[in-house]
Amino acid sequence: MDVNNTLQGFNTMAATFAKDVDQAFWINFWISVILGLSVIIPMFYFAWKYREKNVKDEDIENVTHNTALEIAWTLIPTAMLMVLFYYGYTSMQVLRTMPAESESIVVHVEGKKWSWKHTYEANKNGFVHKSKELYVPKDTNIILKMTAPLNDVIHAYFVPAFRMKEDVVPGRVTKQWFHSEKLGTYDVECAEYCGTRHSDMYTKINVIPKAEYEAWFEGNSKVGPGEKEVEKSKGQELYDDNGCAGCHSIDTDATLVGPSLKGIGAKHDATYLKDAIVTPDKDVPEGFTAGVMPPFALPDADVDALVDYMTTGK
Ligand code: HEC
Ligand SMILES: [Cu+2]
Repeated sequence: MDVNNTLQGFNTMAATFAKDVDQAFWINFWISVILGLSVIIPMFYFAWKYREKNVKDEDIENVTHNTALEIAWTLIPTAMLMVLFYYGYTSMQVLRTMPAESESIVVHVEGKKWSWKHTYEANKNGFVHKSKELYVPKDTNIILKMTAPLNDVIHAYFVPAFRMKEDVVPGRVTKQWFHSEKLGTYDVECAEYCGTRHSDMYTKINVIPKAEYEAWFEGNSKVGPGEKEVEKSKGQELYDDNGCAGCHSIDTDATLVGPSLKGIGAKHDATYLKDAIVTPDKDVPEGFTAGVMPPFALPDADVDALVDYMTTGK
């Protein structure tokens, strides 16, 4: 992960509804401050003013109530709550009202331990783009249909610059939409604690000019717009697509969630490696626990390609 990036989060507003969310937030914030202070300041003042030696019993014997005051402290907070409700409700409505799919670009998002994957609808050649980062055109409605695999856990797709956050739930499709009028690259973080490498469950949204998006979308490039296509073997592609890199380093000795796979070909034969993918709990290397690596039910040819990639780097 590139930690030196200077991406944009809460310091920018890059979706049309960000201003509604911010307005609701600041109104909530200031009303809470005013209400909080209007209780706490008088509390300290009265505690001091009516301290024990200042009050005689006969002064308070006949105190009952103060109708005007009681009406005031009921009506004023009620009115303030209505204001909070109004701004919260209207901005939620904007966030929750999906644009028509015919006037939007639909992208499918899969969140799993611990990576994000974006899959686009087929273009006119029937080619389906897949990408780790999301690429979308400026000034366009985007609908995200999000889900997680059944054997995974709940994640959340959080884009601070858009003020947008939605749970991503195994076996269920949740939707979110946005419309960005601002070119740029924005952070996407998982906002639902999902285990060991939750903090690495991170990607970016690139809002790019429409023409650039269309040229990319109608082409069959396997990488994002403006990126150089590097020739990847089938095994390497499967390794990336299945999120192996989220748990295993392969170029270094670093232990992530699972053991480093560097030089694994010298330690184990192909049968062992195939079993390690299909039935990971069969042989568990020392220092690791069973049940962490999910079994991958992949076609034989894919398993072979993965084994080739792990043993030869190709
Ligand atoms: C959720 C984290 C996770 C993911 C994703 C994952 N693994 Fe693993 N992997 C582990 C853990 C933990 C172990 C050690 C325990 C075990 O063997 O089940 C392991 C063990 C292995 C081993 C055996 C290593 C040895 O030294 O014995 C291989 C090979 C392997 N994984 C390959 C893969 C491949 C290929 C993928 C992608 C298709 C993958 N793993 C995806 C966590 C993961
Ligand atoms: Cu997550």
